[in-house]
Amino acid sequence: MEGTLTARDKVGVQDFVLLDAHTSESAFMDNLRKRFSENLIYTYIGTLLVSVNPYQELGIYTMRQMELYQGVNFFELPPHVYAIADNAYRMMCSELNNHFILISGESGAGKTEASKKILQYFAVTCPMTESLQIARDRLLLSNPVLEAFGNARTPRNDNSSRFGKYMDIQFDFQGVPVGGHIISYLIEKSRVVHQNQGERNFHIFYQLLAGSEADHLAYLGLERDPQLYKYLSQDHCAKESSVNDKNDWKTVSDAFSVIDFTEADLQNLFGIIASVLHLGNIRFQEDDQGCATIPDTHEIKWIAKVVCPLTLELSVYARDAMAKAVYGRTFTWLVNKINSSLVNKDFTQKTVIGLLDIYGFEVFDKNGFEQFCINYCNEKLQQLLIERTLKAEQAEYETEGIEWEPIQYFNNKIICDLVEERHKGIISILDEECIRPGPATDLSFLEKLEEKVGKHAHFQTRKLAGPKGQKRIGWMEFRLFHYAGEVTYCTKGFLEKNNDLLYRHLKEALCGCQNSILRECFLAAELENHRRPPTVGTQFKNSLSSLLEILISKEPSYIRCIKPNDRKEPSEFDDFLVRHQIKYLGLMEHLRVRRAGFAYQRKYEHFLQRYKSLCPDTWPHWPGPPGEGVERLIKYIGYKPEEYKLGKFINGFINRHQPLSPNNEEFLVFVRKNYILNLRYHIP
Ligand code: AD9
Ligand code: MG
Repeated sequence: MEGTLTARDKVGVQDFVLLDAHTSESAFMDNLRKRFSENLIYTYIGTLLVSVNPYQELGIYTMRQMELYQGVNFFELPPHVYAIADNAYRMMCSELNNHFILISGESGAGKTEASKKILQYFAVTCPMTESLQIARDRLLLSNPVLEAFGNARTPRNDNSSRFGKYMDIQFDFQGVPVGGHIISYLIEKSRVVHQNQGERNFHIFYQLLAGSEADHLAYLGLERDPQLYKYLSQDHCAKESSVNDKNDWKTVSDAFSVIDFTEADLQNLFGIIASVLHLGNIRFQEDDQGCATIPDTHEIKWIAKVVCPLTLELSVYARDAMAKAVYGRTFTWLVNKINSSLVNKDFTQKTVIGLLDIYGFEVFDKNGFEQFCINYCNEKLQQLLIERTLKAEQAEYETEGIEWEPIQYFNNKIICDLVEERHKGIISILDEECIRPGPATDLSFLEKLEEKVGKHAHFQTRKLAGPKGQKRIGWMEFRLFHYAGEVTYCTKGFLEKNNDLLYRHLKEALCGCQNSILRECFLAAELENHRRPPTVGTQFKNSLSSLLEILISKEPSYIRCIKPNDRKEPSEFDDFLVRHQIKYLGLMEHLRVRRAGFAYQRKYEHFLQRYKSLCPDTWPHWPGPPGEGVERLIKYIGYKPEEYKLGKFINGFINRHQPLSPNNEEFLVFVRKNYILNLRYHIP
């Protein structure tokens, strides 16, 4: 009848698996769009959660909602980030194993928000003792502090994470959150000294100026107006930001008092933040010998002495290098300090749920070394996801002897290799240029790239025309065809940023500094060590490889975040943009595997035990081998051959799937998801 819509027509299905058998990308899009227009931002693909950023408060994160999702079977309630959190938590409690929740998606897609919601969910719903409340509060409050120092406005996101964060939430054997640990990855410290159009420096600078008491600012020698500071006034957008610096300052200051920071710590910490601002305001003038002098020593009195016979250019370089080093190491100090307040030595037997929230894939008008690292990190996580979902699941059917039509997918390993392969990859080539004697430049690096990886299918250099021939890639540029799209990188600054060297005399000055945080950050031993530290690229590569090791040992849950439009607008669903994300996230492939696959698997015995009452032959006992009982039972219920498969029963077979019930049996009867859902409803 015209004019009447069924619920399904209106709000779509809550699990893509329930769409018609040969789901096309358009049907997938329709479902996502329908749900988004009804403010239903979450949809499952089996147990994977797809989340579309609503860019508005939806009232779906209330206490009431949290209570609703607690301990409830996964598919019984509408999809929610709380269901993912709860499911991981229940599994951890019943199996006593470690889990992680991988949140991925491009910049601005909603990863950080999702990770905060999950943390809040645990903080509110997990059992709690009075003595452990402080541990819970510290876990929660570490967030605003790290965001203040590690997030900033970019054209993609007003609160963009400029560092990667992996956080373990530790639980005791009763499922009480007792502590935590954070690992941070490569903070984008170049932002301290330079921001592109439309960007800001890290939030903390603006928060300090906007929110701090007047006498505190006077003590630090600062004025309230950010425009007075060179490091804060390049963007011309300080006022347009949706971020409220004054309120955020209050949140951050309150958080500091809970996470164990002393007055002295704070004094030292903000002394550093202030001196970075003063440092940025140092101006140099050239004297007769071409050496830099400092005409106005006003700023100098607020920071350490900087006197040395450098040229103007080198002086600016040295000043900025110092600011970056100071900020970068202070950030690391901050993470360590937070960790020492999160550690709980009273509990040795702990299981963890890890939350991974990294900087999302990003493409700007100008992309440099930072974007190269960020996008490489996203490639690695995509690789992990492929390995553990698309690839592992298909391999499992093969091992079990289950008939299976392989589903093709794009494996981005080829791009990971292009970046990281030893001796051959881009990072190795960059390192070689950084250490080789003789004049190496960003241009010679580009030439080396051309020579060594120029023919790679996912690589191009400046010789080629841009999209549709409109724009030629300028010199000093190379282009990578990432899994998520092509990005043109300008090699300018690659060598310097990868080397990340600090003049020795500046290091000396910092090692001898009064500020106790800086003394911890710049140890005198470093001056005696004449070995070259690993480059930034190599350090990052190594830290990502340790991260993957951490993740591989744990049970995964996945959240794939999608950004609905590029304008941060609520209710705007940009088809082109969303379709592109669905493609590169591999969601269609994931759906195909999920649909063709057998989402639920149980050991014969367990399956029989649970469903034997459905068939007179198996009820109350089946006397023969369990496998035969299962076969009898399934035939009696009337399952068609394509609806189930019986596995080979390989010993040591590990169930990698989410169980239907919280009591986690292993599965060896493979049943397609739609049907087992039906089956559940038939259980007497
Ligand atoms: V980046 O890679 O760090 O640049 P994220 O982390 O993916 O990025 P973020 O979580 O920071 O994005 O989300 C961007 C903005 O979208 C937030 O500041 C919110 O304003 C908005 N957002 C995201 N998720 C939600 C949500 N579930 N509800 C309401 C949201 N608003
Ligand atoms: Mg983020």
